[in-house]
Amino acid sequence: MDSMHRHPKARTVALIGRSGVGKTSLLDGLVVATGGLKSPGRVEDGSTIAGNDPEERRHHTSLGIAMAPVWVGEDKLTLLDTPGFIDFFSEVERALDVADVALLVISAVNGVTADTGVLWELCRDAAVPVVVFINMLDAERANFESTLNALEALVGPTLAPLELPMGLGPSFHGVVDLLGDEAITYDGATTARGPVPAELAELEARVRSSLLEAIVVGDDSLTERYLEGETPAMDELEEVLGHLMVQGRIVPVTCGSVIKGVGLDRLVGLLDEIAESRPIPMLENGQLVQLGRDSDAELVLRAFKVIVDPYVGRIVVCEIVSGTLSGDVSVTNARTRTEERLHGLNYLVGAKLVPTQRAVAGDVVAFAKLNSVRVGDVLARPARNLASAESHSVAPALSAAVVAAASDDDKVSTALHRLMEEDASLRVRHDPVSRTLVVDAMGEMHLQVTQERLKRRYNVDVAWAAPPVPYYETIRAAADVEGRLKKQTGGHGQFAVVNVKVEPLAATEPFEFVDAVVGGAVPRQYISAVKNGIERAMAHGGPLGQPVIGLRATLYDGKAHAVDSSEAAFETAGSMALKAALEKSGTAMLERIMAVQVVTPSDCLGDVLTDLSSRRGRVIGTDQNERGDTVISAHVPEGELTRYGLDLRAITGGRGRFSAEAHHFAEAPKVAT
Ligand SMILES: Nc1nc2c(ncn2[C@@H]2O[C@H](COP(=O)(O)OP(=O)(O)O)[C@@H](O)[C@H]2O)c(=O)[nH]1
Ligand SMILES: [Mg+2]
Repeated sequence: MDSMHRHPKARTVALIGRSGVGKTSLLDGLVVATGGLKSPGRVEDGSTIAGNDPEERRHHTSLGIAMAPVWVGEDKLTLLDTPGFIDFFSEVERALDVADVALLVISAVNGVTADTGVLWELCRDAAVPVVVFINMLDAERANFESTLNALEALVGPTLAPLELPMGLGPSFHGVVDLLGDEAITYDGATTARGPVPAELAELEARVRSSLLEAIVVGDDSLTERYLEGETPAMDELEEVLGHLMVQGRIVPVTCGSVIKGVGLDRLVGLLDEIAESRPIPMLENGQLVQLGRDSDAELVLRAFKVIVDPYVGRIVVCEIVSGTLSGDVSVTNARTRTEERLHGLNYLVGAKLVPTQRAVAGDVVAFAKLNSVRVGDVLARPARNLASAESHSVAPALSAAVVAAASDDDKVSTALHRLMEEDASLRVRHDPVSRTLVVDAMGEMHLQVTQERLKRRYNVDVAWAAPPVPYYETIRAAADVEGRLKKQTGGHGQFAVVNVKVEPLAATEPFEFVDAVVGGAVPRQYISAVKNGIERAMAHGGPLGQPVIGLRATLYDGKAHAVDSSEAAFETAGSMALKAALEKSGTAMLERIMAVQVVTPSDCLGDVLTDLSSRRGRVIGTDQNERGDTVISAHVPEGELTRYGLDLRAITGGRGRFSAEAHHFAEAPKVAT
């Protein structure tokens, strides 16, 4: 017996689509269609499997990945519900990393929106096959044709409808199966098959022949025989269609209604057919490798979600990339090299842990108490040096300073770091200049949800304020100064003298210290204290109140006293020297210039460039990537970027991306006060 027969098939499906198209409802609908539930829940009363965390209910939208398995015969499909709001698309990216197939849900009422375009791009980035489900055909203003046309404009000629709706709005009652050339009528849980209704016959014939053509064109031997006048058999067409869909060369479109339960049985069958294992890209010893989902291979798991449950504590959700799990085993976290014992094998149904005996490659499992494990970590045998290959480097959309009662500072920081464990798109940093905590987030809604979670879970109140604008200062010209400390207190005195030459660094390197002391004028053991003193004074700020950077300090002479000199004394003398130099030569205000790379659809290029120049950005060059998008390289002052992600999203309808890294410092323009 080969491994295909010994192990059941387990695969993962990501449900994606903009907010409100019915994904969370569809998850329940598919569980019902496969016999896992008697009747679906309703998002309105929080009775659905997914989407029931208090913030999700308050905002009527999913905020993170939630899941439930369905069984199709022996096959297990783990369905991942995802958020549809752009602030939370990093969760969609994580779901697509794991998914064997993406189910793109579109509403026949609202059609194809800018967000749909962004999601389509994410699927292409993840190289995952896509199935489209046009939902809500029962709704009053449903429009199948315009939805399909807009989809075709987005996806291109690989788009192929497999079904047509029968009736629209309240009269919607079934679908025409194009390949099978028959009508399927739904009445509650029962379906009936029959001939294609006369009023659809003409449309059906047209769409059907273009589907057959798309299939034939996808297969060389079929094309040849077709051209020689042969009509391929139905099962052959079906088989080729199957291959083409798995390879993503045909993007099938199905249709239905979650509320009426129309088309869901067929949809789940199609998903099962297309959810074939795709190789998982990973880094092994720094090299890109492709791991097959092989249940007979060595055990490799990858964590893709962390949930902090008020009762169970921390739950880590992993996909089994390869191997089989049953009973307790030990694995090593490849990032931390910590050994972790996996016990208590569970899968998740919404927020509920369900114990299981065995899990195979492609399965999704959850563990409590994996304390070293973070999202993206890989668990395997100690000898394997594996890491996730994806880098989701989408820059945050905006930054905000945290405003909290002073007494709460530590509490806020701890609580934020706990939230970050679950929410990989949230970043928290300490701004040393303003001494505030700064949060980098994916949007206003993300900030709001973060604030609500801090309150509900940790009873911490915060507000958001504009982030501090980071300025620095540097010395304007060289200065030769003396730092002299001479104090006579009770017993010991304090004595240290240093002579230092301070000069600006052309390249605005942060700091350079040169020891040019000869003849032991400053004893060896005090030299690093002088350096520390200078650095301390620089961090403390210059005459303009900003941290000082970009200078070279050369210590060339000094004096010490056998009894009264100490490290502390020399450190103070170093500080005094630096302050004296800054006073003497004056300072200039600097800002950090970031090297920014913006990727934008070319139709928005003009607007993106105009916006960059309004931010005092300087374009270094433009290029095209393989998709035909424009890649702009520019230098932009750091302080102009605090909301850039948000603005870029607005300008490009969510399709633009950017990254930024520190590049150099430049004199800041005079700020009016
Ligand atoms: N008329 C109609 N409403 C639907 C259908 N599917 C979902 N809905 C409703 O659409 C709203 C949003 O659904 P939800 O599952 O939360 O969408 P999500 O944001 O994509 O997860 C809810 O009120 C659902 O009851 C459908 O097929 N027809
Ligand atoms: Mg939802």
